Amino acid sequence: MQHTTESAIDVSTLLTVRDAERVARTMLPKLALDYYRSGADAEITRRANRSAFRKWAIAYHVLVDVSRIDARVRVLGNELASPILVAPMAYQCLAHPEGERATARAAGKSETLYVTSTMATTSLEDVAREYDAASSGAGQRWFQLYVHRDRGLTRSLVERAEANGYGALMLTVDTPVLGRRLRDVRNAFKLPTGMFAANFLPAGDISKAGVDAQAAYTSGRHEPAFSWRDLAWLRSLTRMPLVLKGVVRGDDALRAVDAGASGVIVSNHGGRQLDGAVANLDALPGVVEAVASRGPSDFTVLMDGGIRWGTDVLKALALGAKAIFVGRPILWGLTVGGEAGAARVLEILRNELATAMALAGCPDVATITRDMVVRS
Ligand code: FNR
Ligand code: LAC
Repeated sequence: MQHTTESAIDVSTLLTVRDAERVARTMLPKLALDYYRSGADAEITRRANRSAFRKWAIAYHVLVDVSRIDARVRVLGNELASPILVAPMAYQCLAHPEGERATARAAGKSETLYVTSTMATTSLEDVAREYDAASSGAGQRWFQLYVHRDRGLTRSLVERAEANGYGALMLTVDTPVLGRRLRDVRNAFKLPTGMFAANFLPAGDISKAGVDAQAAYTSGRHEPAFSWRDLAWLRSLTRMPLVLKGVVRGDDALRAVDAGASGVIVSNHGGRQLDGAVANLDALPGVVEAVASRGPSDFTVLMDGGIRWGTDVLKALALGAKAIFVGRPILWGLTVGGEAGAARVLEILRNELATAMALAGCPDVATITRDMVVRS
């Protein structure tokens, strides 16, 4: 596969996430670009994730002292420098030879919470090492879990994550089966030779790469029978806090509370799973309300999907998200400039958020209240 690894691009010339996407599109091989950009089926939900943000406008305050902007948030009891977090995304070596190593370092250096995917092309041990070295101990990293039919395999992933100091287990619950991304079907998507789902490699020995590491994407190894009842089993495996990614309903959020989860991520997987699913921002208020109906608690509502501007972050926080994750923008940055490109995308979004907070008269996240947005 052709990679454009040496880019002449000075990442400081990227001013927006859109700039990063535009350049990345010219650099990525078709197989990778199609995998990254696609939603499921007619991509109604992928598009709706964006258009949902346009339905809200910011009703800003004036004459507030905004000489100091403080975007710090507390998530699962940990203080984070910013509410902008990095979503788990599979197969990052398709974007750049350094793949997850580069995004983990970019996140680590800026003490941004980073979530590594079960389907990463770098092992969770290597991601942990890279992140920790870059962040010198501060920051947070979580492990995203797909439950496999092979319960022993699932258990060993959880145990490895705990042994390697991951701060939380993010269980993705919107993927009992994989959504159908038409471009991937047409491209007969599979990992190029020499690239592996590294968490399934036996002790890093590539020569023994089994079918799991090579064909993980298409193999249908996820456990479609896994249900609320099985969460107790998962809880019993680990002391890591559990967050459920892919919840879009208030009643499901309450089941997550009852199951002992510490939070949910309102997410439809970037529109890659159920096409026609509710846009994340539209689902968010219902989830927030349901959780609030139980009274004050530490249960955390996060969200992802379609965030491309600092103002999007402000809108999501106003509608009740504690923090948000970005997905594809990180992949575009990684493509354009490896670690520097991913870091640049994080910096763009953080700066945009700071500007949005200043212009909205919100010096800290506590002041980004529900009344800051109105339907437009
Ligand atoms: C994802 N996402 C994802 N989620 C997950 O739980 N495990 C995974 O391995 C992946 N892999 C993955 C690959 C690619 C290429 C994309 C684009 C997305 C979903 C991801 O965590 C997140 O929910 C969305 O990407 C958020 O939407 P935006 O920011 O991409 O619009
Ligand atoms: C995806 C899976 C791997 O969205 O989560 O491609």
